[in-house]
Amino acid sequence: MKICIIGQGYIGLPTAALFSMNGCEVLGVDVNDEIVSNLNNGIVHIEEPGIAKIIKKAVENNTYHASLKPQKADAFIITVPTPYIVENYKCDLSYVIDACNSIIPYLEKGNIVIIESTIAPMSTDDIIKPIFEKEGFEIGKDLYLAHCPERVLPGQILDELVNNDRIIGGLTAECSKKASEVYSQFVKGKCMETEAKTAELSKCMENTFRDVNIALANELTKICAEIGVNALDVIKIANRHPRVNLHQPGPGVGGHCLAIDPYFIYAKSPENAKIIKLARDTNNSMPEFVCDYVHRIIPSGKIAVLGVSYKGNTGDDRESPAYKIIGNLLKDYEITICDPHIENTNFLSFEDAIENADLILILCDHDEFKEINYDLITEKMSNPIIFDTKDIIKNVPDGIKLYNYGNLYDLKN
Ligand code: SAJ
Repeated sequence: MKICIIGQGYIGLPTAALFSMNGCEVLGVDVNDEIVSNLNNGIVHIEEPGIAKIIKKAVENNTYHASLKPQKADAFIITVPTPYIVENYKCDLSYVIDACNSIIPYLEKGNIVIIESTIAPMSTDDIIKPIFEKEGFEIGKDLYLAHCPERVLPGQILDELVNNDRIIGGLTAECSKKASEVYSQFVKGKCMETEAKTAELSKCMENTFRDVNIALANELTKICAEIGVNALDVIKIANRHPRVNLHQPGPGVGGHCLAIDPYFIYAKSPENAKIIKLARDTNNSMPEFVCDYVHRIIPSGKIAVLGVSYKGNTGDDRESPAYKIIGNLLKDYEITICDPHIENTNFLSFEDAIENADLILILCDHDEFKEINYDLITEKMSNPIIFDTKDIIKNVPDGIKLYNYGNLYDLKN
């Protein structure tokens, strides 16, 4: 089977890798010519375990090729960004629409078109289907159209693409069947065939469920800081209940998923999506909450920020709350940043970042920050204080003061 994948980012490239190592001939299309040329030399641009080796081998074996333009294929898979429009929270489908238009000249009867990008409910029916019908295709008869969102966790994408169940949202039953045949090349999980609109809303709800639960944990943290209870202990103890799973509070919610997908639902039904919107607002209030407590810990001075990625052990900083926090603190403090997962000439090593710092502010749970060199801290910081918003520092030696979401009450005005 020849497969053309439009968009070679965090999802498109791992997807291309798996098809290329399972008997398919894959063309990976991207608008970035540096990425295309690097890929054709077996050089990958995303930090995902295992991907570099697979792509290098696939290029050598001619089962993978990157290009700026699509070519004829049996199946076309679209994995391009779908940001939200800040003014109205709606899903920005412009990249998806451009990708659909880019494949039209290469489409033939019997082809399958799959949208993997996360899109707002009803998008496939109302916006994407007409694009192809306008070209004379009859969906479900001579062109098969489906929305098949991914649900992988960065850092374990290849494993989850293979083993997670897959939502197959065809516009018709025949569309779902054809799309399932495509994924059966490598998916070992169950291909759950359903309608496109059900697939769209299921995907958005998966991330909305998580965002709402994180908001509940963040709200609990605020309550505990106010009334004098250790929020981390409450979560730990409540979660011993067999059916309770309070999530972890943090400095906010980042990434291109949880911080965005709930808005797609809200935009469709703002009158009803009240919990969803409130959860988004609660999570978006955490950067201000963190800055408020930083001010209570030290009113001025130098802060060493550890971690700006949106979550631990990834170099992805999209929608990271860390940037909102740093932007706010820069008004009153000198800031240094250390993030071993992000290439940035302004970022420092741990040792340099903490030099003469008054506070270490942990905003990301990279493994590197879980084993901190306390001797270095006492050597480099005259009055070492750590504010850990990710609950990764379990105990500190005498002489170092640790604040986390369990003892903020000590800082109550
Ligand atoms: N976070 C918390 N507390 C928690 C869990 C996460 O504050 O208890 C924060 C993280 O620090 C991060 C954000 O939320 O800033 C998102 O973290 P995440 O662990 O949800 O990671 P994502 O966004 O990379 O992955 C999610 C996953 N969705 C679900 O778990 C329902 C993944 O399966 C999806 O495929 C992915 O979104 C996506 O691409 O949609």
